[in-house]
Amino acid sequence: MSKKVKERIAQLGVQLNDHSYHYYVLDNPQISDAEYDSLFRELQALEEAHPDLISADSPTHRVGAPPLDDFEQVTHAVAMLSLNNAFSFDELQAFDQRVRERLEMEADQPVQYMAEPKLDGLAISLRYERGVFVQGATRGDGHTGENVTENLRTIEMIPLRLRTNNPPEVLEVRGEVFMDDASFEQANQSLIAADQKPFVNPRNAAAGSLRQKDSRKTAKRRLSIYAYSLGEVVGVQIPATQALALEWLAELGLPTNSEVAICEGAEACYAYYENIQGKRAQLGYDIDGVVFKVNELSQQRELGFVSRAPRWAIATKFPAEEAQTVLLEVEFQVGRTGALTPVARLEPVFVGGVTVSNATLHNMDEIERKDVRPGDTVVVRRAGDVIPEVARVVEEKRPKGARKVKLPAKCPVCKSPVMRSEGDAVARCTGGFLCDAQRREGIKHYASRKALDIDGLGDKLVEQLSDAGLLNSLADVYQLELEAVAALPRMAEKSASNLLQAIEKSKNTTLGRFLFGLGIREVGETGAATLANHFGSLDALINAKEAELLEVDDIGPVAAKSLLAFFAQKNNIEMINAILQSGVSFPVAEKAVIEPTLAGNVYVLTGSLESMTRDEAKHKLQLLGAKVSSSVSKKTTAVFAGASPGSKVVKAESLGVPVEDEQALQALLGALE
Ligand code: 9MJ
Repeated sequence: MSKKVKERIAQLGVQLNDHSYHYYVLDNPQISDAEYDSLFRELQALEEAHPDLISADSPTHRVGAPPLDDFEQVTHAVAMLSLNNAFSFDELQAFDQRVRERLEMEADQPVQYMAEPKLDGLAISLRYERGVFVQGATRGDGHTGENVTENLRTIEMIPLRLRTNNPPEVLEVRGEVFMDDASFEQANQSLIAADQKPFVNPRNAAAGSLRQKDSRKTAKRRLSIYAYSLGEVVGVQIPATQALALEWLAELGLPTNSEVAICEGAEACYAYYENIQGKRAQLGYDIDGVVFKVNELSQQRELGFVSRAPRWAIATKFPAEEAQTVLLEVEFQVGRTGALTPVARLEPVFVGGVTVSNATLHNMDEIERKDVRPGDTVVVRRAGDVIPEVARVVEEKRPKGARKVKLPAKCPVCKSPVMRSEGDAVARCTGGFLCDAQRREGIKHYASRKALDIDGLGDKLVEQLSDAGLLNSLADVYQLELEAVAALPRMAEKSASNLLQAIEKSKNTTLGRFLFGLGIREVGETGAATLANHFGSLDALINAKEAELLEVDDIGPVAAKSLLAFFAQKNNIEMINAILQSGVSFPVAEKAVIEPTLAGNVYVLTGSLESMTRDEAKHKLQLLGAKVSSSVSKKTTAVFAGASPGSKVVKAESLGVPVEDEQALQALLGALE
């Protein structure tokens, strides 16, 4: 009996997996849905009666498993790469040129590239051992990702067993999980019907669905995948080209994109790019550009990597999307320093994958330059994850009588007078801490990571505590009581107690952080650290004369005036005293008399570092006397690139600026350890 059952279970598994392959990968079903369901139910019933006979690649596992508390970490045997970007034909040509130089190609010999649409989803790795799908992980930082095996198992396009009688010992397949347009619509309709918030775009929908702790929920969403490269491969010769690798993956039953093509040289690549751009809307899924990869894998190996991005590939991104809509009104938001930022309220419009109803207008000069008026039809632009902006006005569509935007004379929040100094693009509310908006923003800044770093005191909680009247100044942070905090809506006793503990912990800080936290105009993170180093104590700084302030590196006349004005105000000194009385102290010295060994050097940091944050790296480089800049120029001494670096690496390479990795950075900072 058991032998027969075992055979039938195995047979059903093979049949169902085969039908899934024909249905989902080849888009060519061999049986009706009803027949499939009947085989599926038969297998389910047999497995229920004989749980010991369930195999790892059983198609019944696709329905999802009980929820997880957390995803485990997975270390990728072979790092998952990120891609450098090109935004124009020139940049694409420069990439081709670099490849040609490194490969020492003859002038008349084009490089062969594999062109692939760039899917806008989530990069993942699938691990097959002796042909069976055993683990799937997200890219994470490229080194370590999250174990999302159970969620990936629910994606029917992913074979649970490779279609070969002679599987490699290990095969890791890299690809992109995404949600096609139709499934995205369907997912959003179900969410709306269930009174839940719909996804803003297919990328978020794919990411949200794949990172579900409850894989039964993932199973309800229809995710797709295309495989595009190999990770660890053991026990089999790998193909000679990217094109053959894609063919091999397809033979093994993995879905690959049929829109790929071989292109010889940069011109052909660009023609492919334009062709795909023209087809973009008809593909049925979102793409955000094209990836070009050197086709010969031996050439790929020769070219190697910089940090975690290959020198042999480039992503050519589509330009920012634009759409027209009507500007309903211009409102002014008040920031931490009182700056009034005009914000465009728009007739909602779908652009760059999301619905936009607000866009920044930066400042009054910008409004005047673009001559933006309420009632105007405007072009809204959005690229990637950046804040949408009003690009320009469609003047032909201006309604009669549309009036220019005027700077309000009074703060929209506290009604204090608004001032705009001569030559300053920014208009400001003069209310200081009397202005509710400035106070709230000031407290958020004080609690933020680079300032007092109060864990848990984020923007939302500051708003809540302010609404409840519990935070009327920076000093009030230290007067919060457990009972009052715990009584706030959506606040449990445990989180309230965690908050108070975090506040306690943050009292032990550095003078630089505290100074930065005060939010004195013109005194940024670096300036605050430099001042702390220079004066060594708060008293010395408070009593410093203008000339003494001007002796400090990085402190110019504007910052010096701003410091003098801040400390001249009695209420600021009272606030500082109240804070110090609550126990805030600066036992950690900024300065251990460090030699400025890197003075004169200019560095750029890009990508994510593993051993420290970019801010920490910046701070340490500055302590050694170096400058840290946010953009690469000929003057840059070197670029330090962590994981997923951006276009800065490309720029550095094109300018001949050295690109170094994190280890080199650590070596440089060794003096500080
Ligand atoms: C996407 N996103 O479609 C790669 N990608 O290759 C394709 N991404 C890639 N290839 C190496 N088609 C790293 C990333």
